[in-house]
Amino acid sequence: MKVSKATTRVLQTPADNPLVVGVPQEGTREFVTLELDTDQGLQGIGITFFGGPLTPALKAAVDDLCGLVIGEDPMRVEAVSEKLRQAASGAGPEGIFTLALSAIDIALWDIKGKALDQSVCSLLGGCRDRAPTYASGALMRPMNLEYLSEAGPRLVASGFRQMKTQMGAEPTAEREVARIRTLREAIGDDIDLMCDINQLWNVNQAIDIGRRVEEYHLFWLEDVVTRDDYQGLARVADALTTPIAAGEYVYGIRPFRHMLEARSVDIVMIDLLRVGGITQFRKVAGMAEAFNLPVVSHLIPEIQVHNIAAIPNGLTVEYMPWTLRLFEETPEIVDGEIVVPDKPGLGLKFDQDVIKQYQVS
Ligand code: SMN
Ligand code: MG
Repeated sequence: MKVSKATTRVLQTPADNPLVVGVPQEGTREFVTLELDTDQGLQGIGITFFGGPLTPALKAAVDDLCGLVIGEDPMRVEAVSEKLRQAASGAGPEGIFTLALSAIDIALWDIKGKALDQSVCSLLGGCRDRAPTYASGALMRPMNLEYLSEAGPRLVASGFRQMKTQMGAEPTAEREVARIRTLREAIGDDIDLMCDINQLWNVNQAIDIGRRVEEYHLFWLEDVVTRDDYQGLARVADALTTPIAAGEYVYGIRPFRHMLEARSVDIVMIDLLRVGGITQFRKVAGMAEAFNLPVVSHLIPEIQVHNIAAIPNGLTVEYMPWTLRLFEETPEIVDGEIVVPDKPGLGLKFDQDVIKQYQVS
């Protein structure tokens, strides 16, 4: 089998989140989609984003790399990825190169699953057929305490057992803590609550506020300081009993080695696009396993469900519903868990009407 054709598109959709209720949501979000065809009639799909104003450049990067994939055997995923890494040379691993590579890697795994009549989760080890999942993007920094106290229980009522909020923008430590207190009181003790700082604190703030919120038993504190301050993260992780999660902001697999060696994190978070796709996700998950650490996914739950359910140390799937509308069907959530589609490959199809509606190039 050979890859015979690649079709890429830029989609611009509303930047909304169906988990947010009663608050105007403005702006747009751009995605680059990939449909990779083979000479045997199988098609794999991929997606990438984070380009912002560079989205046209990201699409061009996917197109250029696909030029090197035409004629290759899609079953040899690692060989194709390696060819692209070699060809790109110093253009990676940080930035557009890896974001583009990831779309292709995802599509190749989809083809492989379809060719072998197995889900991608099964090809990757198939540890489970579902995984815990948490509501993300609904309890964000701009939301006030009143909103948080209504929205938390609303997520519980809709079936979520885990949810994530944010700190990092309040003017005082007391006001940061009030957000967590409010949510914990609203949702009770049985719901897992995570909190993302998105690199907005320094080490001393992280230890200070981290200690103040220990009594609310956060499931994790995420990206408490800047992404590559591995030693700083380690100081925070040492000072707190609350688990520290990080990893979504780094590119490729090697930064994880440093994070793990420095004992910077208790939970390894992997962004599918920045790590280099499914092939590279697996490698980081294996590194984490060797350090007895769990792995959590970042964004694109429709694809990440395969990665997390496949491995023994997959802790939970981030349910950030940015990409849901792009697909005809998306993985179900049952009893707070996200279910791996039982179709071959990724089990996903782009909704062609939605593509027509939102395609801008
Ligand atoms: C996040 C970061 C970047 C894009 C979307 C969401 C956030 C998360 O850090 O963890 O979901
Ligand atoms: Mg995050």
